[in-house]
Amino acid sequence: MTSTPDGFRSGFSCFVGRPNAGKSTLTNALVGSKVAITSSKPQTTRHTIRGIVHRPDAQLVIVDTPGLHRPRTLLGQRLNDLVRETWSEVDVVGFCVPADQTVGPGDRFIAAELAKVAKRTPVVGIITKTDLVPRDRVAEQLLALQDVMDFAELVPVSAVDGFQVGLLSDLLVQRLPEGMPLYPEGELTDEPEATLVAELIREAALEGVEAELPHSIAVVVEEMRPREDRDDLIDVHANIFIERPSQKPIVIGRGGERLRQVGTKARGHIERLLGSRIYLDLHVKVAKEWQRDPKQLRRLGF
Ligand SMILES: Nc1nc2c(ncn2[C@@H]2O[C@H](COP(=O)(O)OP(=O)(O)OP(=O)(O)O)[C@@H](O)[C@H]2O)c(=O)[nH]1
Ligand SMILES: [Mg+2]
Repeated sequence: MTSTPDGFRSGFSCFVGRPNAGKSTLTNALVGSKVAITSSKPQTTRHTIRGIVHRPDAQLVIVDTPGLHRPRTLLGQRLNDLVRETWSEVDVVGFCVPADQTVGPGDRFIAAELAKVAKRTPVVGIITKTDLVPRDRVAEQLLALQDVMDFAELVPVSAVDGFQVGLLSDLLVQRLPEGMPLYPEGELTDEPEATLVAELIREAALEGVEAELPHSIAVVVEEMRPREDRDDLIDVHANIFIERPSQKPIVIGRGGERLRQVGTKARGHIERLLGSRIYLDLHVKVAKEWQRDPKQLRRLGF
């Protein structure tokens, strides 16, 4: 490893906030690359994802966590436990609240939980999605957020137009201890490739499905290997799991139309990720009520 300058900082921060607050989009904006999938459906993120920000003066590891909410299923409970575990391990927490939504009980619930688990960890209050509202609305939101808890800093940002993303990076880095880089140069995430691939397929499958279905979808990559005698093609076999047989036609679509669209969309992202052409083989399977079943949850990686 190359030598690091004096005063180099390294450490961890994590983003918390209600589902859909923009945590994963902000993680990607800071990392400068798509390490976490995002969607307009709540509870898109289902496990903690580490995105690594490389700067000349610091290395900041951002732990993107699932949105915190009152759990209704075993999956929901597992997600919340995971979030709390993360809090106790980071140097600074970023508490995300979207500019276009009222600060409410969901945010106070998170503040109360934070106070229990991470009493001494500095918390930066982040108003996300400022591009969606007029300026005076951002100012109001800052005031409302101030009442929720004691923040080390407050900062409005937009991951979409880049407003103050650099400033947020500075504020988080200031809270890191001095130390050597934790990850090799250029590494943007420590997610295994198969997981990233499964997530890109799930992201494509989430698009356009409504109501409860997004929660019912899970993706597992069963196999991923270079085609024999070819060095320019990787075969990817993956299963899209749903919870009930009645959901199957929705995911597959008439004559397989929707599944083909999902495949095409996911393939583009996966080829960019792997830097190779791929053959993507998708199957839709029923894992009955998997969100509530401990055995199935384990099988699906939770
Ligand atoms: N206009 C605008 N939209 C944003 C911004 N950040 C996120 N979004 C949108 O908000 C939605 C939710 O974003 P995510 O990043 O998936 O939210 P999240 O907090 O990670 O959600 P969960 O993983 O479900 O907890 C997506 O449709 C994003 O495109 C932003 O800065 N501006
Ligand atoms: Mg997310």
